[in-house]
Amino acid sequence: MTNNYKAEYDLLAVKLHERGVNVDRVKAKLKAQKIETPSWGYADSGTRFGPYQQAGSAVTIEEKVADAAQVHKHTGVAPTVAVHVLWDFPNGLADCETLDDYARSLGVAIGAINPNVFQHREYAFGSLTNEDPKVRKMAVDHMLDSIEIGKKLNSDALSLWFGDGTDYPGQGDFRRRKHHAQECLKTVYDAMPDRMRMLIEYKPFEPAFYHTDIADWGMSYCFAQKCGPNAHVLVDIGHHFVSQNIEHLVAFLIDEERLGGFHFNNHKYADDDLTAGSINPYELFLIYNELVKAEDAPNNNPPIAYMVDQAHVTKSKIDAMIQTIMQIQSAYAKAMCVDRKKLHEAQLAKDVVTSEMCMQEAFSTDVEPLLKTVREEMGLDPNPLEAFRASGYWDKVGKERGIRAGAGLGA
Ligand code: RM4
Ligand code: MN
Ligand code: MN
Repeated sequence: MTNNYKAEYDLLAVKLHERGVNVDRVKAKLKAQKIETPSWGYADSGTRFGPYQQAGSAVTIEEKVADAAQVHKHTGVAPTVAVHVLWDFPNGLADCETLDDYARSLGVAIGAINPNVFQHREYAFGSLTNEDPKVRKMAVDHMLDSIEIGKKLNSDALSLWFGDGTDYPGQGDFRRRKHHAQECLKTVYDAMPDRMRMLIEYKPFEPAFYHTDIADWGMSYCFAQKCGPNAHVLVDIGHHFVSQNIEHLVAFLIDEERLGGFHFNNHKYADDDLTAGSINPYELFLIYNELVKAEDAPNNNPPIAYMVDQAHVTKSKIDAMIQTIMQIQSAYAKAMCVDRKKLHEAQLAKDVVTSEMCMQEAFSTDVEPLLKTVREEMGLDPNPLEAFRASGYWDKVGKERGIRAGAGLGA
């Protein structure tokens, strides 16, 4: 372990102090940061043309949790794992008996429960918006089963994404489908225990190509409002049209006290599920800027679940997840480096250039010495990716597990 970041850290601390940033507070926040990783990010994934298998990809939920525990072990900020019911628990509740204990024995816990009402053939014409009441019931029953799984696993989040939509004009009646969706969501909402929250995701297109029933944050917001106070909006970064101003809608939702969670990833074209910050790190920083402002001046927005939703096809699974966590830590740290006083004064003075420079100055701050110092203070290796690679874990599971077909996105 080299210590040459110490001098850089000291210089940075002086610089941040000059910007009015409380460095000790920043360090405490970085240590308290929590990012959930997805079980499906450790399994084989693919493209619409087929799955790609990697030696060592996890198949069973136990393997996925073990891999997630590696990410937590090396980063210290990824203590929970989101699960996808159909992929992780093909036999439902019966597969969950010992999972909570198993996860905890590895130092992690199960996080959000993701029902799956988009893969069965029955859902080709919709799940909760299907015109056939039998199919709507099937979808609701699956979500009710998912609540039971959540109770068993001590999860406090039911995270919902629907592929419902139509491919051609005239194919469906928007308002009738909306009413079906609302009724089903309310049934599910009412079955949740008090400590559970419903997170409602949205997406403009895919798998449906003409219209999607929950297409944007406003629709998620309406459905959440109608369900009740424990239903919140989940923002998946990849689920927006290219160039949409995500930081604006994040701020808006916080102000309306309905921002419940994130699915971090990045996209260049559509729902690409690329590593967070890989294509547009400035966007991730600007999103975090709104989150930091909300932390500095809290309202009654619910606690925000920070989750990763990425399924890497060509990257090595655990490397990619550690890289993701590091990108998110970096965006958070940079957002805490904004000179807030200078920015506020520049805004009031209509000094657009200085306002923008406050953002760019923070974004271009090299926060690596700060993050390394924080990791060291947390008892971690300051370079988690190198430490993981040096551990030999991936080579070991690659040999032990080999290439197998199994549960996971597109696998
Ligand atoms: C969807 C959406 C969901 C995720 C699935 C795998 O596009 O992002 O959150 O569970 O993909
Ligand atoms: Mn998602
Ligand atoms: Mn997605």
